[in-house]
Amino acid sequence: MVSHLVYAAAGSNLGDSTATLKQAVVLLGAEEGIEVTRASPVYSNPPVGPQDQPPFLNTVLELRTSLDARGLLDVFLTTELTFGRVRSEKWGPRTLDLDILFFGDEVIQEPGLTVPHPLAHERAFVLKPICDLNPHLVHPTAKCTVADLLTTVDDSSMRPVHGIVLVEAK
Ligand code: A4P
Ligand code: MG
Repeated sequence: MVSHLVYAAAGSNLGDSTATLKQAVVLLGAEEGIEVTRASPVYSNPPVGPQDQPPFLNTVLELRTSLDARGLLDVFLTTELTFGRVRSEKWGPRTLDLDILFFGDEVIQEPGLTVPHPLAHERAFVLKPICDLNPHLVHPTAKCTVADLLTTVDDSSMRPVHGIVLVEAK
């Protein structure tokens, strides 16, 4: 079975965000063809974009999957809906946002699916947690490591939230 190594961003700033992130990991892991292998620490951080919304909790999940990227995206979109996600304002508040950051070293540009995520390289709330998991990971189009990219952004407002365990260490 082909197993793709995937990094996915999970974010929430509406409702009980801690419970949402925990339940999302359980639901994703219960899907056929998806194993959630590791999770970064969870970080609290101010919203990027519109400021009139609550702070976010953000984390990065490491997955192994036999699905292709489109199949995984479909699972993500369905999971978002399970948590009552309503799409309104661009970059607006959300109960759960699941984005594919990296899908192996694949580069995909299709309607509704861009991988690597087009803003991954400039967002502290993505780069900081992904570096916790795999700092040597090479961004397939930027051609440098995520640790290098992290040095180019301001991560000073990323606050780790202690005591949230999303995936038990094996
Ligand atoms: N889509 C295309 N490529 C992908 C991909 N790699 N992964 C499409 C996931 N989805 C992808 O997303 C719109 C469409 O993007 C999806 O239907 C899918 O087909 P959306 O979530 O409905 O719309 P959006 O909110 O405008 O975009 P997106 O990309 O989710 O928002 P962002 O760019 O992730 O920004 N501040 C903090 N601190 N933390 C956050 O997590 N998040 C956002 C949302 C803004 N500010 C934030 C945070
Ligand atoms: Mg999204």
